[in-house]
Amino acid sequence: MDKKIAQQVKTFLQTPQNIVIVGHKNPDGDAVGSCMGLYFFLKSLGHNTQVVMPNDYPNFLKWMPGNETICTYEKETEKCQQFFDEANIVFTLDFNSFTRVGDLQGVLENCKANFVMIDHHQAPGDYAVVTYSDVGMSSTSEMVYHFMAGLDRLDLLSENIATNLYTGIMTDTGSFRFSSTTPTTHRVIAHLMEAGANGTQIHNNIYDTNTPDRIKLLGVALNNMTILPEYNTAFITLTQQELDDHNFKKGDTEGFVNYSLSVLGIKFAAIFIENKQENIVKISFRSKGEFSVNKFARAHYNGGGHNNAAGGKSDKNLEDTVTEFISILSNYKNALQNNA
Ligand SMILES: [Mn+2]
Repeated sequence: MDKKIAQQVKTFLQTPQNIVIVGHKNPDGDAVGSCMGLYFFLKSLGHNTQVVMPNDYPNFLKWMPGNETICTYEKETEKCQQFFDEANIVFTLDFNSFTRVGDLQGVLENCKANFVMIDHHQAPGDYAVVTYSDVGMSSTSEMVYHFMAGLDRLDLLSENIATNLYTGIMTDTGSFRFSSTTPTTHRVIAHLMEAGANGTQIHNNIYDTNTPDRIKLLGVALNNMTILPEYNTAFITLTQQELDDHNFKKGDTEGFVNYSLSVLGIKFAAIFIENKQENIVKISFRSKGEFSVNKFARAHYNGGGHNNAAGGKSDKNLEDTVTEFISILSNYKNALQNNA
């Protein structure tokens, strides 16, 4: 972390502050992990701190230390509003645009507090007084570690902080396999383990909690996989009916898209999930190598993310969305065939 950023933050945090930490809509392991890691850190510095999430997060994250203190705007709207009214400082973690927080957008836009952004996504907005943005980072959770280091307070690295940050780094790197995983990431992980993070336990808590319904839904998804060898592309579809048949719960389809990417030779993967309630098709993209799914999602699906992982949506029905996707692919044939 930049020395200048550290100096700015130190000035902010000289005396006890009312701080709200916010993660993005549909919080994932990195959103919860980075927010809760920072929460325990700021608490130990003596600040009055509260984490607010726009909406609920999956059950497989509900063991994370301190997560029971999180206030969810969707459920406890007035209470959350009050935290923002009283805040001097708002940390926004794992996102960089107010469009990523759902119904909280207006609250953030009207909030008088000073904003601090910690985030690793592309194209950061300019709402923050302090912007710590680094697209080369594996995860926001890794950045929270560097944030503590930048403030010279790694002495405060507790088991609770370590467990949260480890979880965020592990989930955002696909268990340390994505190309964003650097030697530094592993050094950070080593330190987190020394501070009490139990890697085996965390892995079990996150990945070995499948319900029979979810595993059977995965079976349906794999059965629905279409492979397009001419584009080195594979995609999965799931209809609302298929979700309903398996008592779909938030988070159940998390990671399904990666199975397409595990097919030999596949460099570009997508999953299309019908959502009748919102009348949209939700889409996740993954890639290997140079092909930027961030650019692809921004150009065609009102979304974005990272080079190798992004999301978007379509207002067309599932069938038309897939037809359109295949026709769009023809414009990328060269890029997908030559993708290293
Ligand atoms: Mn992240």
